[in-house]
Amino acid sequence: YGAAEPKVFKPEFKDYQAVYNEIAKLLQEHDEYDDGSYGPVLVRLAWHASGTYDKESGTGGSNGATMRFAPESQHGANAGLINARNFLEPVKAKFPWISYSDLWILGGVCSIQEMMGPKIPYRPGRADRDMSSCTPDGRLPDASQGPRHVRDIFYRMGFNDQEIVALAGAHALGRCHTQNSGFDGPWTFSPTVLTNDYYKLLLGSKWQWRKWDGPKQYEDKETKTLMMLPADMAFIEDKEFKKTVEKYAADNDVFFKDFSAVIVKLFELGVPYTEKSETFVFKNSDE
Ligand code: CCH
Repeated sequence: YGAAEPKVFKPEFKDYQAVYNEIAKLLQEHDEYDDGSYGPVLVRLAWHASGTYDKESGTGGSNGATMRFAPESQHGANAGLINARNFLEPVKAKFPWISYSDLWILGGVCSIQEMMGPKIPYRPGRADRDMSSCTPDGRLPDASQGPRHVRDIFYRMGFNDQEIVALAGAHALGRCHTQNSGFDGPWTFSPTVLTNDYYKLLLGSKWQWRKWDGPKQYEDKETKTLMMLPADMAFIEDKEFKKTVEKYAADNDVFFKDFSAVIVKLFELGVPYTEKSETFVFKNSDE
């Protein structure tokens, strides 16, 4: 009877930019965490939400945010990501219209840009799903293994060798925590700034087994403060991988360009976009 249609809120670029700004503000405020930033763990949350994708079955991926639920939240690979999920809760409370799945990816995008990485174009469109969509354990990589395992895991998502190496450059950020993975230490000297240092260090430092009680990992011979996982060493043990490591070690711009492209691909695996989906490029907090 002439009653107005209920207004559905259709968020636009400015609304997503407001979410970005809120995350960026919280990143600056909460510099008490780890090496001074929640950025790395937020990137890891976005990656683990996405990296469960299986191209054959179309299951997993960032659409769903099923890591909110056990069993997925309890998978060994996801230990410590509760810190990232909790960090984003006040953002969800302030902007309840955004799905957790879109928010977690926006958290990764914002963190990469705020940690001086390249622009990461973002497309919303993920919807949350219930626990029946949780993926089985074992879809994320096992850090104690080598090139063959790394290929098996990333080929399953649909990546090629060059893309796998480009993604691994994210290990310029953050660190391993004994309470999460058993491993210990950062990969680079500036774990809150994205650079191609991961590749430079892989090639330029001498790596030796660390003598300790923990799982097998490498330390740099010179300072003994940096680390590499066996799965990181895969990238210089394998000739094909190593070619790409050399390319990125030589040129940060080339790394940034390829990293941006491949992380967009990762973040969009399995997301049911329509032709109308818009792509947003966010302004950094200092722009
Ligand atoms: Fe990773 N990663 N990752 N990683 N990762 C860990 C930490 C981070 C592997 C193992 C580990 C990617 C690929 C791989 C980040 C981003 C990416 C840790 C320590 C292990 C173990 C966790 C802890 O103890 O807290 C393995 C194996 C692979 C591939 O073979 C990819 C791809 C990305 C993103 C594109 C980031 C960032 C961290 C730091 C997290 C933090 O809390 O500081």
